[in-house]
Amino acid sequence: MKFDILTLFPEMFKPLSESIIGRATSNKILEINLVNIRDFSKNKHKQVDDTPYGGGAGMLLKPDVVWDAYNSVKSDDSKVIFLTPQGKTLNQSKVEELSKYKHLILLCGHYEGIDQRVIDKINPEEISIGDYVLTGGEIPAMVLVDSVSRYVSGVLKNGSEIEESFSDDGLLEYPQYTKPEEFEGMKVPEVLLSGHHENIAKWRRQEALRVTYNKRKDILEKAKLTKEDKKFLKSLEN
Ligand code: 4GM
Repeated sequence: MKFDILTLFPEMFKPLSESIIGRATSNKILEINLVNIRDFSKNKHKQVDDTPYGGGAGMLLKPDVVWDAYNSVKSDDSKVIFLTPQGKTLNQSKVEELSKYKHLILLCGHYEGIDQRVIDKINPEEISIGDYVLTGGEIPAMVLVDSVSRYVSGVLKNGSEIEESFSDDGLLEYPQYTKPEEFEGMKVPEVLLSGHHENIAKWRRQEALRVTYNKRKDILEKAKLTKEDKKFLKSLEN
């Protein structure tokens, strides 16, 4: 999968060279191409922004510069996303949907806004990572690259994508334990030491239900639940 990221601050994306995303990029499973919008300035001073018509504080990215940067990467099968607080909030089902594209173009604004005409012309899908304002779209773009890449085949070593939080049945993860068997007087749940795989699976399912019920009742509505699950949830209500 290829990401083209349009930004004034390509150096902000260094964290994507680390860990799982960094390895997948080295292995050519992912391609992350950083495009510096400033390279498309027509101006000898490398100017990319100007004052807003009608007055007011701040500067705006010039539409022609953004348009040229966009056209340098656009292809027939690209999906274009603008990271903005005005967008629909990103969630796991949107993440999974985006992972089906071969080519994503991510447009990052910074503290300065962007001339509305080039937004209208490109007509990107607008996505927000949550209801708060940041100094730029770069961190949201990294959040999107990381979350989407987890669904790209070969990015995660094991098949762990299917068993993790949110991904499969919409439940939160069950609690997990490793050595030592006793820590500060707290023991690992007996069933996990029993070697009884059926009982372990049942316990994990019920703990996932319990955690989701206690922490995020709101997402239980959309979760895929069996009759057994619902019976167990009823027992938690008392
Ligand atoms: C306004 C318009 C995204 C602000 C375009 C971007 C928060 C998010 C910016 C922009 C942002 C978010 C930059 N802040 N919640 N700031 O996803 O690029």
